[in-house]
Amino acid sequence: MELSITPLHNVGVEISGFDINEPLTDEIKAQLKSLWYEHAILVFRDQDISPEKQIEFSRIFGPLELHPLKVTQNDKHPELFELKNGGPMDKFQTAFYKGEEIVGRLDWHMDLHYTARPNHGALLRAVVVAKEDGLTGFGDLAKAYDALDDETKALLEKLEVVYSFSMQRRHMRYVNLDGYKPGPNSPKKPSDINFPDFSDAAYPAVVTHPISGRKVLEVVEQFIDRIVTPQQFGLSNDESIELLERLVKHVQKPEFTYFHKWREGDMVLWDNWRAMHCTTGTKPGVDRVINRTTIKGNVTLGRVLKTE
Ligand SMILES: O=C(O)CCC(=O)C(=O)O
Ligand SMILES: [Fe+2]
Repeated sequence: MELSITPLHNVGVEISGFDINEPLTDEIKAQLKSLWYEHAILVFRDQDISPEKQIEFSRIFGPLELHPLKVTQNDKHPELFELKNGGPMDKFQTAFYKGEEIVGRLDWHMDLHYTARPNHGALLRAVVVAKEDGLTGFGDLAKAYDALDDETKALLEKLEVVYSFSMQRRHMRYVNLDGYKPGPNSPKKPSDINFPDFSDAAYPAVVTHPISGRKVLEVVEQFIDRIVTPQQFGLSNDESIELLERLVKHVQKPEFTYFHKWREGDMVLWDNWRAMHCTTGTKPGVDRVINRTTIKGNVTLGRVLKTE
């Protein structure tokens, strides 16, 4: 068996040349793991994937984590989270974007970022492929860092950024709110959908990846709130806001991102310590089911702010 590796559009790679239903040698497993560290975003196509196989394959990359909320858990396979459009949960995840009604759109984010201890990674499989839309975007924040000018890199070395968890998109400071309107059933506070609340979490603006040592620009639009005490580092509050606005736009440039259009038999794995992701959502009534496994994070990358 020989893995074949094809670069995707701009970031990440597609890997083929193996069958998930055949036993994988230790050598192939080690190769897959190092490809994950090297490229952060791995796409696998045309695999015949059962829930058991998805779980077994995901374990190559590390121990799995269960979601603290049981609502998204598959009854038979607790390791699988189920993300569903087209069912009874739609009303909580419907909003209006420039007059268009969209279900399940999510801004660019890193999972569990607001906890200071994000999971290491996750693997998605499309169980039901949306007949239109429903793409998942991935962005490489190490490549985005590398492309910054030296002056910005030097400034960022000194800074910390704060993420503040919130339920209402209109309270997020750096997402694009142009033409946005929440839906009538959009949750107002975490307890509305049995979510816990979270304290703010601060991160170095540039995080060194715990395994590869690559520098990762820790700036994503969802939940990012501010730079910690910018004046201490020679930035006025206005300049710190403009810096975040610039960086939030920078990381979304096409050269650092890839949008996956799902087909049956696809899986996508990403390194959540290095890559951000988003989803475009679907029109109302479109069925889409994604099963996700989560690879545990054993490193605290940020710090929880109890008092400031
Ligand atoms: O539904 C998707 O495409 C991705 C959802 C997501 O953000 C996640 O699974 O962490
Ligand atoms: Fe996510």
